[in-house]
Amino acid sequence: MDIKPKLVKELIEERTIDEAAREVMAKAIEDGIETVWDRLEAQQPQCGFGQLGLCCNRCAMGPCRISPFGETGPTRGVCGADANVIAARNLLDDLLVGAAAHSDHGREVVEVLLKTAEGKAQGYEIIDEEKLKAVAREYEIEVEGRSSKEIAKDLALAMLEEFGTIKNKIQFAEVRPPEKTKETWRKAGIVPRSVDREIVEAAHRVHMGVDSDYVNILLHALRTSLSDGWGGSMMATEISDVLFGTPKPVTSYVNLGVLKKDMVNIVLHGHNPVLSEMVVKAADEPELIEYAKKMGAKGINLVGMCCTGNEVLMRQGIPIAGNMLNQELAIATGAVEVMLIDYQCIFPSITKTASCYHTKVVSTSEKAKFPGAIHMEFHPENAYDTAKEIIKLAIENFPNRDPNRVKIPNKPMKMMAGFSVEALKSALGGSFKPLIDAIVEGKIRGAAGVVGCNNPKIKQDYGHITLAKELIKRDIIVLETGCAAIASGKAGLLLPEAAELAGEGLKSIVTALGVPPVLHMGSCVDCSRILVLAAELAKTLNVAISDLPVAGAAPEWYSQKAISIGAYFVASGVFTVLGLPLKVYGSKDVLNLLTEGVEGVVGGKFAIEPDPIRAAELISAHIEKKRKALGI
Ligand code: SF4
Ligand code: MSK
Repeated sequence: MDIKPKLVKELIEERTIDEAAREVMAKAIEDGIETVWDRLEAQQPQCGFGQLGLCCNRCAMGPCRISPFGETGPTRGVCGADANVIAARNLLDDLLVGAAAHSDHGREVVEVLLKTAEGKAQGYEIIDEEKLKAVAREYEIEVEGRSSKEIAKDLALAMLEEFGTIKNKIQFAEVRPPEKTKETWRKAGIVPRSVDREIVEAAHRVHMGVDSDYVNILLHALRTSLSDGWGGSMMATEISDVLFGTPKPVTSYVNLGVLKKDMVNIVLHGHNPVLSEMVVKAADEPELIEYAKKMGAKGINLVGMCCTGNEVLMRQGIPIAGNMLNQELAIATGAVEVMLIDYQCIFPSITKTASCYHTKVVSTSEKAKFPGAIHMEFHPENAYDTAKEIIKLAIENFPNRDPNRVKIPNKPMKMMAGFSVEALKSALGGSFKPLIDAIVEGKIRGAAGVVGCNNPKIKQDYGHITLAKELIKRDIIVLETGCAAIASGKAGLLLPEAAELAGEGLKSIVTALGVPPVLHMGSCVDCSRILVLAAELAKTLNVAISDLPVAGAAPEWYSQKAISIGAYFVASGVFTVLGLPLKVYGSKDVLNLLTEGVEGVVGGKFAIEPDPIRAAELISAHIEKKRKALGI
């Protein structure tokens, strides 16, 4: 690529606020590496019908497009579907994919629990027995006088049954939300009946000639999202805690500077921790460390990326190299021996990027193969051996690194993570009362869950960081997961010292507790932790979640999973601000229902606001409105 130096500087400043990423991006441009930003540019102008949600390509009579200008063009597709039906159906289609991704991830974690209980999984054990028992009790499973393995087996089977249950209920959605929130679901007819059923039914409804009423389609979208948030995702979180430990506050480092010049670097990228946890364990094997030394390295350096990174950061303190838009740049440092991938948010072009360096991409899931990757399939039965094999492969690749092509930024940022609901409660002295008191007194005005991805349409991390800073300034505590949390880590907001940026009230509380004003609560599936926390607070106050002074936001979302998360926040009663539009602007009715009408049904609604400062104002106004209604 032949770009003038001044233009390179402008370009990288336009693309990201992450200083370490800027350094490596300059190198990537010099190396002629194509990145996600180049591909976005090559796609311009993107299709307006698609952006408005007015394009339908679901059957062979189409593709069809609806005129956004009324009668001047077609107002119906070949089958007769109008803008409302097409936009609502497209949204449900996206959402069901996101819910399926989360829930299928959840199912795999529960399957590992089952195999562990049966003694068939290699390298796994039940680390958090207390949590196992607590969750088992919620599932009405006998725990007294029984071994962990017996309890785990019953729990795993009970959860797996719920993916296709005919009981018409999901246990977490029964026992965890406040009664008043469940009542709104019952009235709206959106109580989730089983995890798979809602997803399959959503896929059925979007077929031509099935659901043709946009209101009915959107109600089912809410129900499907609830089966994710209070079902599949919640199972993923809770059972990962049982198997690998419930997170506790931990200090680590973040940004591309966590890669090490003199060590074998392995990047753990994707979403599911089941194999990565084994890699973390195996990396301590003395024979492997010796082998790395024999091959000329000082040791083995594991780092995370995206949500697999968040999982091993939260529980094991493994440093994290970055969020979604950092994946190609990690390879462009020239210092990555293996990029280990499971699934979700991995660019299909990652092997092409790797082919420009010595990096080997190792795919591990039968359902996510990448041409050009080395496929070493993960099975719980031999997970530990597979993990060791992958580490060996990385070690053997170390001598292939070209030291002249290595550039690693040298300022990793310190961060604190590990704020599970349990950790938060214990930091508060064993009960949420001090937090509720601080909210009632007004020292903390409320809480906002800021979650979701990066999207190259927004300067990387700008939306997350601006919003988080604006919120803490207004004494709103920020709870984060996913790429949002990684962004905050890179910007120093996950340090207790960031309290200096908070308003006086919030500052006094977090300083007394020794925690940051922005709390890292985990990966995307761990948005379920935010639901659990909201439910706990609402139950303590005997109100619905929609009565709480809380809000949600996804300033830089890109993924269908983020649509599902946003929808289950809304369906649970949370006002949720998106920084990029949902693709429904071609239908005023659909847009109005999502941003207004739905509030009367479930108590939550969406707002679309690309400006993070304005988004903070909306959240703050909402929180003040809820405080007033509560009389605090
Ligand atoms: Fe066109 Fe209807 Fe087929 Fe969609 S379902 S492609 S609108 S004919
Ligand atoms: S990794 S879903 S880009 S948060 Fe969970 Fe990040 Fe979004 Fe993927």
